[in-house]
Amino acid sequence: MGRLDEIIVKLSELFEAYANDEAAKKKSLDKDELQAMLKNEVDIEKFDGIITMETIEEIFDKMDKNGDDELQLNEFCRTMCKLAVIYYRKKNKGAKK
Ligand SMILES: [Ca+2]
Ligand SMILES: [Ca+2]
Repeated sequence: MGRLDEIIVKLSELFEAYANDEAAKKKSLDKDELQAMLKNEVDIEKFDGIITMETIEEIFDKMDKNGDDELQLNEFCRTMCKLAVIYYRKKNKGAKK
């Protein structure tokens, strides 16, 4: 499996695994579910000073475009991309020519 294949499949699986929705037709992640996911699936120390729980908290509100306090699949995927952007920028900061 290619590296990108893996990311696509994993994102989909993660959403599926954590976005429990009892009543709703469509699965979505509330803050607790997102936090549980990050706690179990992210080595936050690895991202020390780059991505923190506070960053994630902030992003949640920005990414919840329809304002229902839940991340739908599309919002979740955008959130993960946003984290990748933050990671990339912070990692490459100071590496300016
Ligand atoms: Ca849910
Ligand atoms: Ca939402």
